[in-house]
Formats: sequence, C-alpha cells, structure tokens
Amino acid sequence: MNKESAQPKGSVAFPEGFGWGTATASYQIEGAVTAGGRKSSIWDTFSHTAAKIRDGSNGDRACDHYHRYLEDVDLLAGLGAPYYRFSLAWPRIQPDGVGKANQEGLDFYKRLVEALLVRGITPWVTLYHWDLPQRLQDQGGWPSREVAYRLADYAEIAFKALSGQVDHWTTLNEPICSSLLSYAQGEHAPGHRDPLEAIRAAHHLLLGHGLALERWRHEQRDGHQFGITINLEPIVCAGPDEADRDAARRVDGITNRLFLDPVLKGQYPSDVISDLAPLTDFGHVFEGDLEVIRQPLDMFGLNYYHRNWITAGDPRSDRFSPGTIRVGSADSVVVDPGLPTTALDWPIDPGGLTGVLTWLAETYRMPPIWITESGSAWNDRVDGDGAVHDSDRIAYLDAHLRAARAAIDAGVDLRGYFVWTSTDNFEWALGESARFGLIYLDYETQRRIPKDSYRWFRDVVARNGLAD
Ligand code: IFM
Repeated sequence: MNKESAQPKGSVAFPEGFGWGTATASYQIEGAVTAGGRKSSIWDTFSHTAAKIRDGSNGDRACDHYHRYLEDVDLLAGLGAPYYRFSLAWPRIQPDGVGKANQEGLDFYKRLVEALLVRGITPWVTLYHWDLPQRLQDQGGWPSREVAYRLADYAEIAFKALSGQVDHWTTLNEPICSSLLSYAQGEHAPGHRDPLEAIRAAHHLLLGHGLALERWRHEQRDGHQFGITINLEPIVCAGPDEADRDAARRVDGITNRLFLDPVLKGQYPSDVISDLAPLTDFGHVFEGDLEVIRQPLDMFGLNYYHRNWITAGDPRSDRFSPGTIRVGSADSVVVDPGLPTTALDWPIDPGGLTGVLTWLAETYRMPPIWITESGSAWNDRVDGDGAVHDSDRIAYLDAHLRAARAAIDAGVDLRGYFVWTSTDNFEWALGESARFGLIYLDYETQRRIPKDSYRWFRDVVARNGLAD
C-alpha cells in the first residue's frame, strides 16, 4: 500500500465486548466434494466447466477443511477471536436440495460446532453461501420461485439439528452475487447471462430469506439471533452531468437498494421498478411476498470491500445488454478513482466503510450491524525465512478498523468485525490465484502457515483495539 492511503495513527480502543472474528464459506474451504453423501452443487459443475475459473482450479480439495477442521479450529483458537463465521453446504445436508436430511452431512457440522465451542469460539452460521444443489438448478435454479420454498425447508432442517449449540444464524450471503453476478453477468455459477432471470433470482433469494426466518422464529428458543449478510458497494457519481447522476442513481439502485429496501422496508425502490420497466413488470412478486421478506432482524451483516465510481456511458448502448451485473445500467461506466489498489485492482477505500455505515444508520431503521466480511487479496509468498510478511494486509486491516471505529464514534451501533478470511481458499472465478487469508495455504502440501497478519490480528483481538 502506498503513502496516499495512510490513515491517521494513534491507538484505538473498541467498545468492551466488541465481536472479533473471521469468516469462511463451505465451497471455498471444505473440499471432500463426494464425501459423506454430498452431491454436486452448481459450483462443482461450474468450476469443472472449461475456462470458467481463471487458473483452472476447482473446489474439489480447496483447504480440505472437511478432513482438517480440527487443525483449522486450533488455528482459530490461537487467534483468540471470539467468533467464527462459516456457511453450511446445502448439498451436504440435503444432497438434492429436497427431501430428508443427510445425517452424515449434519454430523460434520455438529463435530465442527463442538470443536469450536470446546475452544471457546462462538459459531456464526450462514445458511446459504452460493452452493445451490445442482438438482435444484436443473429444475430452474433461483429464477424459479420453488427454490425459495426449498431454502426454507433446508433452513428448518439445519436449525433443528444445530440450534441447540448455535445461536447466531444468517440466511444469505451477498444475494447480489447469487443473482445478478450469477444469472446476468455470468461470472459466477451457473454462469447465465440473462438479465430477467437475474431479477427473478434476486427476488426468490429474498423470499427464501423471509421464509427461512419465519421457520427459525417458529422454532427458536431464547438466545437465538437472526439476520442476513448483504454486501454493499456505495456508488459515487464521478461525472459532472445530469446523465452521470442518473447513471450513479441507477447503479446504486440495482446494486444496493434492490436488496436493502425489501429486507429493511418491505418494498422495492420505486425508481428501480421504473428503471427495470422495459425488462419486467415485477409480476414475479406475489402479493404478500414483501411482508414475508421484511422480517424483524436481530443483526445485519455488512460485507464491505470498496465503493464504485460511476459515470454515464454511451447513451446509444443497450441498458439491458447481457453480461453485466449492472442490470438496467449496462450503459454506465466504472471509473478508476485513482486510489491505491489491492492485488485484484480493487480500490483501497476505508473512507467508504465509515460512509456506508453512517449512511445505513441514517437511512434505515437498522438492527445492530456486524461487519461480516472485510479483507484484501495480495500476492503473498513464503519468504526465505519461512514466513509470510504481508504488511499490505496489515495496513489494509488497520485502516479499515480505524474507519469502523470512526463510524462507532459517529453513533453507529456496530458490534463486530470479521476478517475475510482465515485461510487462503478457493476464490470462486479467480480460483486459487487470489489469497485473502490471515493464514497462507500451500495447496500442494496443505500446509498452513500463519502470516504476519495472523499475529497482528491476534494482538488486535487481545488488546481490543489498535496500537499506535
Ligand atoms: O471470497 C468472497 C466471499 O465468498 C464473499 N465475499 C467476497 C469474498 C472476496 O471476494
């Protein structure tokens, strides 16, 4: 990271009991894709399709966490962070996405949860982090309303099995990725490029969220907390004209408010409905759906990586052309803000984190917010001394934690911060080429090597804050 991104220094303390943690997802770490009765997910199919994954890798082995979870949990214990967020693999628990539970799949998660609890780590479950059973995709996938009801059944199975030991439950991770990125942009499984499918998928994911929460509330006892994780990319208008402002509004609508407003207000934003009118009349939204989607939440998970700077593009271009996540705004342009970047060329933008947290608090009636993902990828390597000196990651986290603290100072009820991620893992379409972990993974030998950032974060947790 270069000098421009340096944040003010000085020690920073977090509120007592602040929730430190790390986060992972099933397909990214587990491997063992045929073990214990698991069947294929859309990600198994997609990652085995030629030219879909940058380095040709797949999740067949990943971190082999299914077999090495005890070693991984020991490493988490060494970090001292009180929380660990992970997702359940639907195709392990209900291999075809329908019907009775696969006990072997549930038993794996019971063992994992037990190992966490024994070491004093609170498990935080994400129900769905993108690994849809392939069988459900064959029946239409998320563009089909049926899948929302299947998610609710799966939610009930998982909750009945694990809720005695797991108090923290979130439904979805980043619904924009499992809808627009997957069905419109085609970059994620199942790799479709159909804007209408994507809008329907977004709604059915949100409906599934609401239906799952209804089941959980019905079953719950004292102490359970329920929520959802949404990733936000705040939009900055990067041009001087009305057309630029309109493009920025449209992109903000489709990226952020399309998901936030139904969940937090029980309505789709009216401007987004009219932006999408040439594509859909929202006839896929049935009466009562939005009441189901707007459920009381005990916590809101925010994943934040960076803002996006937008201008208008060529007015003659088709707003609905396939192959973009910006459905209805394919004519807009993402502009380079000139900030320092990570190894993935993502802007390093801690100011956007403070901004989005305060914006959320001012704009919606928010439950307590948890940052359920924040992190960065770098070209890490093992040095001659056998260590991984990832000072860029440390600087990145330091800056983002200061930004989070600034939001708390501004009055935001922020309860925790989970680093993405504990160990380097299968980064979706980027495969094994992007390393986000506090722990380095040698994919050949499966050796785990805690990076400098691991020790740095351990000290942050122990101190409950940042040193000078
Ligand atoms: O690896 C992903 C994760 O699965 C979801 N949020 C963003 C991370 C980094 O791209």
